[in-house]
Amino acid sequence: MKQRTLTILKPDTVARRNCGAVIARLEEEGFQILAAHMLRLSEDQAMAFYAVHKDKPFYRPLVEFMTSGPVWVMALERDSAVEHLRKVMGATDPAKAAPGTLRQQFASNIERNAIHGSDSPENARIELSFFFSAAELA
Ligand code: IDP
Ligand code: MG
Repeated sequence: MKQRTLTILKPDTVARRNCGAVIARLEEEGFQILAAHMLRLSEDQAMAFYAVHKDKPFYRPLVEFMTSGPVWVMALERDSAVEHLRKVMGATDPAKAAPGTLRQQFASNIERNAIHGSDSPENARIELSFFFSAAELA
């Protein structure tokens, strides 16, 4: 069944000019891009988006990284979009990411790991509404 998920091409992907390659791969994997914005996250937005990690040691550096330059946020649609995107992304740590995954190919390290993907259908809904209006997703 068709499902939606949120992806963010992180500041490292934009800076290293990997957006085209990442988007091409997502389209090859059957994801339809429903909506997209290029933006620079404010500190408040980055802190709120990653609030689940606020007690982790990597929270502050993560917020700094995510606000360090522009990102592309995209609403994607496909069958089993949430699960499939996580599979195509690979593990959080590129050293552990399977061959052929986006993080294995494009991530620099466990923090600068190229791409975000929602981790559950419920979080996908929350994260999509964080960046997109109902009209943009209609
Ligand atoms: P995910 O992006 O694979 O879902 P999460 O555990 O939700 O991974 O962590 C959110 C983001 O925080 C990661 O994508 C990465 O940028 C960063 N991060 C996670 N774990 C670490 C760590 O141990 N050190 C530094 N940064 C981390
Ligand atoms: Mg996560």
